[in-house]
Amino acid sequence: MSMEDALKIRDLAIQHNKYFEESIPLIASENVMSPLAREMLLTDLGSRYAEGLPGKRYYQGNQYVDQIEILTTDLGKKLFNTDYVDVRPISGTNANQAVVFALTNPGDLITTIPLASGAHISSAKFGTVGFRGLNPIPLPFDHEIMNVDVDLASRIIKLVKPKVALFGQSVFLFPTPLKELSDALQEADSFVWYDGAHVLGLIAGKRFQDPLREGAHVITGSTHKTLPGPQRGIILGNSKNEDMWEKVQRAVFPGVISNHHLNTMAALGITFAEHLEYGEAYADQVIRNAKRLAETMHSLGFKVLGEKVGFTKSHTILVDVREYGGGRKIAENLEKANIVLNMNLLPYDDQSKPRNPSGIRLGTQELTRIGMKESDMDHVAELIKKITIDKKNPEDVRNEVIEFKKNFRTVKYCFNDNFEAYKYIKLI
Ligand code: DSN
Repeated sequence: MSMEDALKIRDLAIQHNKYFEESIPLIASENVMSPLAREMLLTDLGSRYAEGLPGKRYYQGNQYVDQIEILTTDLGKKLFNTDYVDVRPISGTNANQAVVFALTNPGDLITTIPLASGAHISSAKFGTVGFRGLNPIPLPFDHEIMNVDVDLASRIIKLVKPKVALFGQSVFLFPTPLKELSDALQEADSFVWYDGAHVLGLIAGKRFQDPLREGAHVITGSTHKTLPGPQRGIILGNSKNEDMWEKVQRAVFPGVISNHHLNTMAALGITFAEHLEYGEAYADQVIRNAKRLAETMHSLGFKVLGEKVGFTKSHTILVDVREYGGGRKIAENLEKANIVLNMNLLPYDDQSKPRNPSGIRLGTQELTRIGMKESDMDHVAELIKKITIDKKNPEDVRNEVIEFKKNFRTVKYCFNDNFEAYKYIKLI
């Protein structure tokens, strides 16, 4: 009986792979790994422990692990142009926890982006920030430009003098105006923390902004969104803050992790090496694709946010679908046609009702990884229109999606670009 259950789980995983092989993946926080990176997940590294830092471990057996960690960290330093890189956090939220522990004490003030304007849940009262006992103060967000309102935000920062000013979002359309806010942030003597989870691959590809050179003291991120690596986290520091960096590293271990999942670390190192080679071309195409998808959807009649400022400068676009039944209904209809995305709060939504938002969020990073270009974005927009505006039966559109997707099976922008992106690797 338990063997049957084991095989059932395996069969479901095979079906999952097949489903993604036949789908249009548009979730802005996901991606596909390269074959070399994926291979690392099956190694013995995933069964071992390595606490601490290379050369200062608490377990034996780490001779190769240490070399992998040093090389991964060095590749990270090169990719992000900083000497301060910690590759041990096991997720973006885990990286955020470490930074919160390192930089704050309960009761401190922290400025944040409002949730409905795209902030991550770890910055909320009910997330990591709240659990640390911090007092979050939302900064004003201008919906017309889909960005922080610099004048009002500067005034608030100067007035409240937050211990930490947190920027970055999970709906991240435009670069944060760090330079424009720098006078206020310096006057307030705040730590500037930039959560770059969504845009890390674009930053590393030199196509978004360069937060460490624009005033950020620390960057956190996950490594599997626009950076197409394993599910994991990272912290990057600014060289002017040695004391802060020591605290951050102690907060990582032993503060918020013990072991750090060594197979995904090796996959991350390989992702860094590939991004150094292909990251700029990839980031370029991701952004071109997002812009084209937004423009085409707009011309087909969709209300795409950020019209006055060109819709997007990242991988993400945001669409108001209230008139077609709201974000939940549309996301569910699209799912029936194998188009996978998520419903999303819009800046003017009531943020206490996240289950019934007005919008959908779309990201082009994974479609870019499997080789799609601008003209393919036109096709994707048409398929979305058929279900949303034309109200066609999703089951019928599903066959078109499966046919279309047959042209995009392999992972690009990596060392071995003829490997099937969603292939299930059977060992027995
Ligand atoms: N909140 C997730 C997302 O943006 O999809 C990331 O943690």
